[in-house]
Amino acid sequence: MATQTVELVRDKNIVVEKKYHMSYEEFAKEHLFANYPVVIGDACEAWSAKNKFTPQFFKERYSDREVSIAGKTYNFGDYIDWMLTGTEENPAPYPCTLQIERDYPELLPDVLPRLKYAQPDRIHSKLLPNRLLSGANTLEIFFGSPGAQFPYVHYDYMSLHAYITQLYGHKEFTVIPPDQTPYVYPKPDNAWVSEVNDIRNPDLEKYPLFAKATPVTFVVGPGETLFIPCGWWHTARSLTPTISVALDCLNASNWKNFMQEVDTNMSQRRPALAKAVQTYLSVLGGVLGTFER
Ligand SMILES: O=C(O)CCC(=O)C(=O)O
Ligand SMILES: [Fe+2]
Repeated sequence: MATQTVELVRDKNIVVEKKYHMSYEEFAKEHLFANYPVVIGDACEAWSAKNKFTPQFFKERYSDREVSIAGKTYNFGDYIDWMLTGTEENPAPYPCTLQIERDYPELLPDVLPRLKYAQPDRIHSKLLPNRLLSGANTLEIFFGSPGAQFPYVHYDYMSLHAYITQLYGHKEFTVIPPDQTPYVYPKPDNAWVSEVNDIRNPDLEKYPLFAKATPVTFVVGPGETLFIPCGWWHTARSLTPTISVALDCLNASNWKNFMQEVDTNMSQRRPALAKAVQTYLSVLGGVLGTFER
């Protein structure tokens, strides 16, 4: 079946499209290896989470659990009430996230099979030392109320690709291409986080170059998956109560970027080890690439 395409936003030189019935080959050529975002309208068709992940479901099953948001602990049942009653002016705290593999493994089957567009994946390869990705949450459920804004503009840690599947409600995303990195003021100690966090109201006196950036904003609705390629700056804001599943991916398309991040993290403190790790990752990339083909 041919791909059906709808243009979601065209602004400056950036076009974000929504596509249905896209072949893996088209995705690989136009998005994965072109490092270009897209909203996929039907990627999660096979997930039982698609109809199951509602506020009511989580309230019934997990009201007695606790969630930690920005260092504070909340009862999850109370949080669900809050996400339903929060408003644009007075949103519930965000992001409220559950780690599926670590804390809610029984929900894993609901987000399987893994999205075909998020394959092949090297995050779970036994040959990839776990430590290189420690601190990365690679499969999470996000809950938010209207007005809940992700706290900073960033690209995903370690240059992983992100797939954010909206399962309930509508969320607005803003993206900025990687070549505009000089305009977003990466934090000196955290180069994947921008100092300009209020992009709807940037402080142009403090961050004058941001005036040259061309952020584009669009809305993702239930059943739709946003592919955010590595290095693309982004942030999000819920327009309604929302539930989303975020999944990360690492493969040949972002391997070089990943290696660069590993090097940045290690080369200052442990230059000899950093060099050995680069050699290992370079060989590993070749070996895994052969298997993947
Ligand atoms: O859905 C959101 O709020 C954005 C999440 C995100 O970008 C992330 O966790 O890296
Ligand atoms: Fe992100």
